[in-house]
Amino acid sequence: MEGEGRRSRILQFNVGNNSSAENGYTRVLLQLFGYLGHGKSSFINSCIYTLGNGAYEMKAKALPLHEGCTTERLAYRLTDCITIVDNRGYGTMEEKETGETYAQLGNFLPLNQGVEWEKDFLKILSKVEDSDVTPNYSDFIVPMFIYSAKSDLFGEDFSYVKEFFKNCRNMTGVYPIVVLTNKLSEYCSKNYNTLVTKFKAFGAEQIYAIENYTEEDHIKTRGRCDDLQAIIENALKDVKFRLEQPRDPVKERIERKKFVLKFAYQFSVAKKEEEAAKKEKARLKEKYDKMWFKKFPE
Ligand SMILES: Nc1nc2c(ncn2[C@@H]2O[C@H](COP(=O)(O)OP(=O)(O)O)[C@@H](O)[C@H]2O)c(=O)[nH]1
Ligand SMILES: [Mg+2]
Repeated sequence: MEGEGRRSRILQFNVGNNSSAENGYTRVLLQLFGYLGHGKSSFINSCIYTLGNGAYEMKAKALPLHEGCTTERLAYRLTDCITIVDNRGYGTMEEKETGETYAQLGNFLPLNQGVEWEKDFLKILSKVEDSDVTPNYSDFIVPMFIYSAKSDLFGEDFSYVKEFFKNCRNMTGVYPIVVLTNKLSEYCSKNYNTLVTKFKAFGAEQIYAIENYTEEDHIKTRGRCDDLQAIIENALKDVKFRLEQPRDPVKERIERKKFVLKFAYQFSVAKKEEEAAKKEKARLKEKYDKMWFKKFPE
């Protein structure tokens, strides 16, 4: 049975056995990203459930939007070698939110800590500097973008998403794997083709649709397990492919660091310019308002 074969291949996967060269990697991190409420935490619970033998448990807190959302980057062990990592959800995916993501993808931030959308260059610089004390060369990060097929097909933040996909690839060597959740919703059949076309245009090479297991609905079926395990197995294929390429961990880390710092710096400068322009506009308005007031007192 394909499903059983997949499950055991995932459980037996050892990152150290997948390269002829000594690459130094010991762990795969499946790092989730996506908007608030699109099913990241539910995907984690689904992956744990499909690989295990136990009952369904809500290990990662999956909640309807109005009841709260994840704010920490908590890690959950899937196998000895594979860990899946929850994340704070985006509101807009504009640069003010994604800067922190690049620091995550560059392996500059420790796991199991709160996620701040740092907007301040000095704070990001300080976090990156802290990571230099014990640089992490042993985690291979696979970015995964979780998107609900129930959702409308992107609004104004379209260009940010495309940029984000390209930057993810530059940071990790892998385009984000797209997981469309809510496969069984009526919207999925309506939106599916358009979503696939859009995500392909963003560069996505792997796009899957799944129905997450939830508190209300978690009867294990072969099809659902197959869908989930196929995603994990294909993520591991991306890892294997990358491990066959030559690697220079120190040089690559420096390049990633330069990217994160440049991104944070440019964002900080743009933000300061915007604030200065706003202040100047307010000052001029006040000045003209006063002049007008003097000329034409009420
Ligand atoms: N029916 C259904 N509900 C889902 C699915 N994925 C997530 N949900 C529900 O959507 C809500 C938000 O999910 P959550 O995993 O907390 O989203 P997150 O903010 O991205 O972590 C929860 O009430 C989940 O039960 C899915 O594939 N199908
Ligand atoms: Mg969550």
